[in-house]
Amino acid sequence: MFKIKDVMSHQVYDSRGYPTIATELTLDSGDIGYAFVPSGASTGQFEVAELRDDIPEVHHGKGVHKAINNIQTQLKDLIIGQSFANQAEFDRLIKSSDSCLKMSQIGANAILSLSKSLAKAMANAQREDLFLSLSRSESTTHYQLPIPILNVINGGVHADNPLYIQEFMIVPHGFEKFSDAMRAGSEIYHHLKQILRDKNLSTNVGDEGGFAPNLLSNESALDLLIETIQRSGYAPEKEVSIALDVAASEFYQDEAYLLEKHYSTDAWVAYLEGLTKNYPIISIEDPFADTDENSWANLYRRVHHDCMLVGDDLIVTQLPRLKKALHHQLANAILIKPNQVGTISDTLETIEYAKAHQCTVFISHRSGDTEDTFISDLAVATSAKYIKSGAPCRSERLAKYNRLLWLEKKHGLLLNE
Ligand code: 2PG
Ligand code: MG
Repeated sequence: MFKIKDVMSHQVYDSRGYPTIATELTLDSGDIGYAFVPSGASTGQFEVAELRDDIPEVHHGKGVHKAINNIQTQLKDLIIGQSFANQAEFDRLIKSSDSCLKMSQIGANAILSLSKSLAKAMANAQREDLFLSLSRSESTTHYQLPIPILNVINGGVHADNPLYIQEFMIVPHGFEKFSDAMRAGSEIYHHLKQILRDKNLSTNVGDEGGFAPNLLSNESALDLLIETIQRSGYAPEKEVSIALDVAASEFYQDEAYLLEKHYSTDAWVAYLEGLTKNYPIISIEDPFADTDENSWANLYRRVHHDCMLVGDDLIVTQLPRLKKALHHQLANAILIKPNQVGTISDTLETIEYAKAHQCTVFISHRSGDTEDTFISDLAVATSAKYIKSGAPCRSERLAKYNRLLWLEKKHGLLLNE
């Protein structure tokens, strides 16, 4: 049992310079947990909702003082002096404070902020690394590090370039150690910068640290990646593959995909299948809008033996939506973002179900992130196969990878096979 002694939150800034919440939670033992909440840009319509102040002249409406006030009043009254047996019991109580399914009254950002800071406080109380205390609820004894998926070309709503696909990522999977995979990722990233310079293309970066050049087609981005992987001395497919996040909800309208050219849903399925045949693409995230289930099922039938279809907006880390996606064979992998579901115990429950049903787990950052490295420990605690935390550039992205490098060093962990 543990008892909550105090909780204090304040407004800080995320990597885009917008307000977010940081919370310090203190246990009766004096142990503390301090956690930050991230924020998405290409948010799914089924995610739980952040509470923002909506005062247009202050921080463009994005202040979080209402959410912080809810922590300091209603949530604080609920938990101070109370004893809990575990994280799940605590999470159930704070969730019960909001009768709205999307947590929009209290704010999912307020709720996650408490849930995350409690997990960190418990790890501190147990004097152990967060991944060890997080995995108490799991049966893991053999820990592995996730394979990093590095977003080296940014498009979509994360950049001001003409690319519609949001993320072109490299997957250094042919390595035994996380540090070797990161070395490949970093070398490729810097070779890409040089190649872009040589081609007189911009080396400015997008929200997740990937380059945001003015490339006019998806194929030109993919060709550039293959050229760069080879120039860096690595073998495409054998050592380094490609992953895409299409984030297709962003350009889906009236049952069509509106890119530089308009695609019917069937034409878009055929186009994406073609990409998987022509390039070493191991996964496609959100290839279709979250409501276009027929297309998901259609592409699944055609490619699922060779390519993972990853549900992000489709599943939003929520167990009922995962069950539905697996039942209808829409996806065979899931993106996990704690702020899509609101609590750490719900996040763990969804991951556990995915693993038990052969659904590959990708742990993910948000495009608006912070120095908080919680997701690195979450990935190790749950033996997630992959982690995506942007490019090997910008400290809020590298903080996650650097934490994993430390866990490799300290605990001698190897990369997930
Ligand atoms: C995504 C994420 C992270 P955002 O779509 O997968 O890369 O972006 O946080 O903007 O939803
Ligand atoms: Mg996504």
